[in-house]
This record gives sequence, C-alpha cells and structure tokens, in this order.
Amino acid sequence: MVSKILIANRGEIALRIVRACKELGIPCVAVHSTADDNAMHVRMADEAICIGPPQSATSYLSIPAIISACNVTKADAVHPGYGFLSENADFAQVLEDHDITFIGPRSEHINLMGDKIAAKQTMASLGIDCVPGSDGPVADASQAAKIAGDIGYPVLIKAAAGGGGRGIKIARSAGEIDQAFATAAAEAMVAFGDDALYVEKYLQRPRHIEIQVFGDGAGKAVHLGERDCSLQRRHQKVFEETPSPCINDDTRHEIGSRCANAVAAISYSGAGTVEFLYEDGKFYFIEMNTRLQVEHPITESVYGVDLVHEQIRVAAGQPMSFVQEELCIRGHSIEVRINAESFPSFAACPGTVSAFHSPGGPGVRTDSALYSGYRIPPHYDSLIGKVIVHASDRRATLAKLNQALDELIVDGIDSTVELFQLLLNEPDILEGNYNIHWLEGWLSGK
Ligand code: MV4
Repeated sequence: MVSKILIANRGEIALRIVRACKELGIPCVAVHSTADDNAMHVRMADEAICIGPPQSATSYLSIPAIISACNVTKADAVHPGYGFLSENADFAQVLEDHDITFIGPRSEHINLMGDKIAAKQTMASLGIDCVPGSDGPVADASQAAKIAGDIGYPVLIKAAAGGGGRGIKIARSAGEIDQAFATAAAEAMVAFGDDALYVEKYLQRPRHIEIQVFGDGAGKAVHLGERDCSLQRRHQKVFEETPSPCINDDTRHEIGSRCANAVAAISYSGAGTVEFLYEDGKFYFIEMNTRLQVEHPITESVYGVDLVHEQIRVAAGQPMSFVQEELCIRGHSIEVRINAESFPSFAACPGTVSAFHSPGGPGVRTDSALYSGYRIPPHYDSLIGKVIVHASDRRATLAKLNQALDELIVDGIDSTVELFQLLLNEPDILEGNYNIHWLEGWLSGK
C-alpha cells in the first residue's frame, strides 16, 4: 500500500512527481531546505516540511532528515527522483527497515548496478554484450598492461564504484599504463573510498544509446525503446531524442527484448536504464542506472505512458498497466535541457528570473519549476527546465522545437537556450549525424 508519498527531491522533478501523485489521488509531501522556502514544488505539494540548511549534504542528501520527515508527516512511501539519494542502496535499505516503501528498485539491485564490475558480469551472463576488457577487477598495473596487450590500445581504466564519467583514465599505449592506473586508483579512493578498477577497450567514436526498461519485481519486464543521448558536454547530457536516428524497428526490438529479458531474469522492479555505447552497428553495455532519468519524458511522449504513475503502481504492489505487445512507438520526441548557465562559457549564473513564459501548442511539454520572480538558489544543479517536443517524424519534431524555443522566455538570468537555437542550424544535427564527441568538438570552435 502507498497512502502518502514523500518526495525526496526538488526542482522540476519534484514538481513532476507532485503532479503524478495528485493525478493518482495520493497525498504528497514536499521536503525542502531553507534555501527552497519559495520553491514551486513546496507550493504545489499537499504538505511541506523543512529538512535542513541549504547545503545538499545536510538536507536533500541527509538520510536521517528524510526518515524523520516521513515519521512526522506519516508518509509511507518515498519517491527519490533522480540524483540525490535515488541510487543510494543504504537509503533504500533504511527505508525498507522502517517499513517505508522506496519507489524504485530493491536495494539489492541498486547495489549490484552501483558496482560497475558486478553489473557487467551480471549483464554478460544474461546475454548482453559488453565492451571487451577485464572480466573482473584488475589488481595492479601489470595485470592491466597484460589485458590491454590482449585487447589492443587505447584502453580505459575505470573505477568499479564510478559511473557517469567519474573515475576514468585513458592509456593510449603500454607506456601510459602505470601512470593511468596509479592516478585512477588514487582518484577512485578519494572520490568513492574504493580503488577497485577495471579495464575496457576504448571505443573511439560511439553514440550513447540507452534502453528504457521497466520491471514488475516479480519476473516480468518490458522495454520502451531507446534514447540517443550522444550530445553531451563534460558528461552532462544537453539534448536527447527518441527514436535514435541510427536505430531501426528491427534493431530496437532485438536490443530492447534482450534488455527486458535480462532485467526480468533478476526480477527487477520499477524503471531502469541500460546504457550502451553503439559503434559500427553493435551495442556494448557499459552501465545500468537504477532510477528514473532526467530525459524520461521523451520516452513517455512516443510510447504514450506515464512512467511516474507506473513507478508508483508497481511500488504499491500492483501489476504493470501494460504488456510489451501494447507498447508501440509513435512519432519522434526531443528534449533539450535548459540550464542557468551563460553561453558559451557554461558558467553557472543563479539569480532572479524576472519573467518566465513556457512554450505551448500540441506536442509541446515544459517540465520546469520556474515562475516569474523566482530566485534560483546557488546551491544546486543548474538545470532549470526541460522543453520536450513530440511530432510525427524527426523533421517535424525539429521544427516544433525551433518554434518552442522561440516562444520560451527566461528573463533576468543567462540560460542555455541560445545553444539550442544554434544547434538547430547545424547540418549534422538536422541530419542526426553525431556521436559522443560531436558537441565538444563543435563548442571548441565557438
Ligand atoms: C567509454 C567510452 C569509450 N569506450 N567506455 C563516459 C561516461 C561513462 N558513462 C562512460 N563513458 C565513456 N565510456 C569505453 N570503453 C567513452 C565514454 C565517454 C562518453 C560516453 C557517453 C557519452 C559521452 C561520453 C563522453 C566521453 C567519454
């Protein structure tokens, strides 16, 4: 049973979850730091409770503060959103121990996928191809050199506890192994308190393609196609689309079924994302994310589902509301992330939003917690909103995005809107001709 949901997050995703709770008739509680007294998610929730000072570590990341907030408000479920505690296995376990439902996978699966070596071994055993490399942890530089000699240079040395681009070093030849290994181990120890490392062949020009999966926790799972998230800057995605310009229906069915079968085999519960690098027509698994992702709305657009409704249903012990055969992709969808950053420096620029107007019309969705007069606090992520468009095909979707960005008004602060207006004039973007290095290459010419 889920009778009251506490939302352990802020910003646009907290508002997104408030909306889902209200639509389902489930009371919801917002939590907030003292810097977020005036936040939209606080205004829109049924109840709100302050959980600490502005710093995330003492508020949105504080497990005791959130558990206390559940006890005070009698919330019996927590939705973690993305970031913050969403992939913290201890948090999921502590909630379990307090008989509070974590709206997400079991702590066991968060733990498993948090260990990138165990994740690869598990997925490989379930029929998913991984990037060639070490089969497990690599004990020292000489073992790394031996593996690199076998698979060929360049190689990456990655932290088992890393992910999302943290704790990665490249070795382009045997002479670079000692240094790369030592720095990777030292940095991993500082960042994660764990210096376990593994080795992978470095793929030179892949796309980043991820498969949305959803499990019922009882051995059934479905996939909801892919998202192409290749346009990134410093491991921050800026533009995501589905379907990927380079994936056809047969390929989607093939990789999607494999992923759904793999997560079904471990009785995975709730939303998950299986991340791949895609090069020369082949998928190579790299990581699995055990949370709802920022870019989930493009999947919702083309599949006509509400992933947050579905997360809540499954967490409450109900069956999924769809089976694979009912899920069919319709049209094309693109999301762009609007950050409170100057362009092209990408310097953060929090401040007061003097005017905000979101674009509209059919197939246009704006997920944002901004309002005119809102003061963006400097303590958090710079994401202030997402514009998501949906149309019949890619060309029509790009045209709709162009119009939506023309209508969007975010005055008083700098934002990354201009970046997208420029990208929409680039032939490579219009043709879908890009990989994970395209954006940084283009920006280096700005
Ligand atoms: C790689 C790779 C090339 N080869 N692994 C960076 C983030 C993390 N999730 C994995 N990352 C990469 N792993 C192998 N074997 C290139 C990257 C990478 C990257 C991946 C996805 C999107 C953008 C990227 C930018 C730089 C490097």
